[in-house]
Amino acid sequence: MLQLNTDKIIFTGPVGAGKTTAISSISDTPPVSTDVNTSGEERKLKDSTTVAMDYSYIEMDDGTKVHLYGTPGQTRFDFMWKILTKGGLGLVLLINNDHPEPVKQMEFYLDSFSDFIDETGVVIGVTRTSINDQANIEDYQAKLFERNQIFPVFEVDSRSEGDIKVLIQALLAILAN
Ligand SMILES: Nc1nc2c(ncn2[C@@H]2O[C@H](COP(=O)(O)OP(=O)(O)OP(=O)(O)O)[C@@H](O)[C@H]2O)c(=O)[nH]1
Ligand SMILES: [Mg+2]
Repeated sequence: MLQLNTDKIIFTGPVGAGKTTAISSISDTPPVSTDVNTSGEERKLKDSTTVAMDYSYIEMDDGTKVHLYGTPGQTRFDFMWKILTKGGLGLVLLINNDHPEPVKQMEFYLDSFSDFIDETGVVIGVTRTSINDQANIEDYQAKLFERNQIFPVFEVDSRSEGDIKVLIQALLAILAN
């Protein structure tokens, strides 16, 4: 039985995949964010980046709360990944398709979070497919198949509340089984 009133879902994925945006799209209240202005090479990619976490919550139809945490994408903050997943219900992995090797990025995050995923579950959301279509959903699924991993993969826009709701519902459905 899921104890949703105390449970949390963690959003992870590379820089610019849309984790902060997704949590903000779906939140009932303005999220807590630890974004700072980017500097150096990151600056070319985006204006701000998460350095500790994003936090917010959503209320389910039955009134229970699900807490949402977003990790920093930058690997130099990867010490936060373990801290944030502790006691978590499951993982939403967002992948930025507008990257030279997005499928490799999916593999990197699946490997980095493998212990947590084994204990819980994961759904994968691929963002920015309209900007770059070099990899499509079948490419991600083929790689998962090769790795003997059966996880749902959705094309999403992090700015869409509906798209992020689908991801969360899919994750909760997997966890309920
Ligand atoms: N086209 C498109 N743009 C998006 C999408 N999701 C986010 N963005 C834009 O991409 C930029 C970066 O998004 P963030 O939500 O900050 O990315 P993040 O994953 O939190 O990045 P880090 O915190 O640096 O790891 C923002 O300007 C968003 O508006 C998406 O699904 N499609
Ligand atoms: Mg962020």
